[in-house]
Amino acid sequence: MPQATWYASLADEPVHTSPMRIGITGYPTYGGSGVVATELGQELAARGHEVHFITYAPPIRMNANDPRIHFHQAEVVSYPLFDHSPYTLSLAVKMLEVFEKEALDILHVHYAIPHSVSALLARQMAAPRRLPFITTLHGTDITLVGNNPNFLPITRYSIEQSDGVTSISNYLLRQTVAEFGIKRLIEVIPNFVNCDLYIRKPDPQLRAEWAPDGEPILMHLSNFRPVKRILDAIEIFAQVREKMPARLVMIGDGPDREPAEALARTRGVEKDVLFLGKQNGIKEKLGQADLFLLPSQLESFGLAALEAMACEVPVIATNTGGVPEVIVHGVDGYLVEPGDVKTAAKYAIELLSRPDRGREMGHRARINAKKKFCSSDVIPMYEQYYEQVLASNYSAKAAR
Ligand code: GMT
Repeated sequence: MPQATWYASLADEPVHTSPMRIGITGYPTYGGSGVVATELGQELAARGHEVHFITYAPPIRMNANDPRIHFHQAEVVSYPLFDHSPYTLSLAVKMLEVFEKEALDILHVHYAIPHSVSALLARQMAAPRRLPFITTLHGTDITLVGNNPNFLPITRYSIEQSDGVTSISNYLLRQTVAEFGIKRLIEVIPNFVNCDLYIRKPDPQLRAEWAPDGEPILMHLSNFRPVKRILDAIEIFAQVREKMPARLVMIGDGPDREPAEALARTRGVEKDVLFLGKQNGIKEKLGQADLFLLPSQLESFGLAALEAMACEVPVIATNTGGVPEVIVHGVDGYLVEPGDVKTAAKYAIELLSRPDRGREMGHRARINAKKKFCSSDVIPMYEQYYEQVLASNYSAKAAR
């Protein structure tokens, strides 16, 4: 069966959706998939839908004041017999409970493991009532964790059993087909950014705090996992610093923070590298940067890069996974091979020593982000997909 590629079947259709009751499950922490799940929920609520987040903690970017947004906590149950809580099961039960109480039309789970398995169980428990669910694949659920032999068969099964499946890039769609041999249709709906909220708003006070002598600011934002190669960000910065004054702002936290701090000390740049930890108000911070670094080993999309681009920040990233679908080399940023810190530093020095070039690339970055990835264009694709899945479900029921 042919796969749907970028915008292929959804984008050009007019959308007339009536309000739906949508359950959304994702990781409530700082990972990109959780951010997408949360932002999607907020955008859907703003468009009149009722959104029910079902997860073990309130998602970090959730607006609890919106009357159309609700949070339902799935318990991480502890019991002396359990070394590890069977969260997949308690989540499935919570999904069923919310479906029944709130009369959900559809469930949308982000990151296949274990959310699509929970949704599958919930759907089976709900029968004969219909609880269709959509799984959105984000990246490591396919490329790193999902293809671990301990998970692969059940990940493949839950993808195949989903009522709808979307992928956040064409790259990830190809990987899913190649690694899992999935034959069902998968729709590509790209990640998105709210182009009205993510705008460049200079904050002289914040800039002065980070770069008191007016140095250019490089920035990185991630969960500091090994796949992000944040030590490369430090090395790139150290090479820039050999040629010119600059500051590096590191936002986020995770396992590689300590090694990165140690490398900054070894390279003698520790005074110029600011580790801010996990932060709120990302959009206000991104817009203060002159350059964003994303030196990942693999990135199925690179949401942080897109958010930076919307704030007119050019990006130096690695030519890997879905990143080339987001950044056009030489136009709104530069792409280098993973681990090639020397070339990345060369591009960074080039850009930062010619602020006019950096600004021009920054403008291009926003233009390109707006062209393909504004939430105002992407959210209707999800709405339409929900409608499609609901319609096919109901006709499947009628045919039985
Ligand atoms: O790697 C992360 O930042 C977390 C991870 C996740 O699933 O939470 O991110 C994946 O999903 C993001 C949102 O769709 C994408 O922007 C990231 O590229 C993707 N990460 C990888 O593929 C390594």
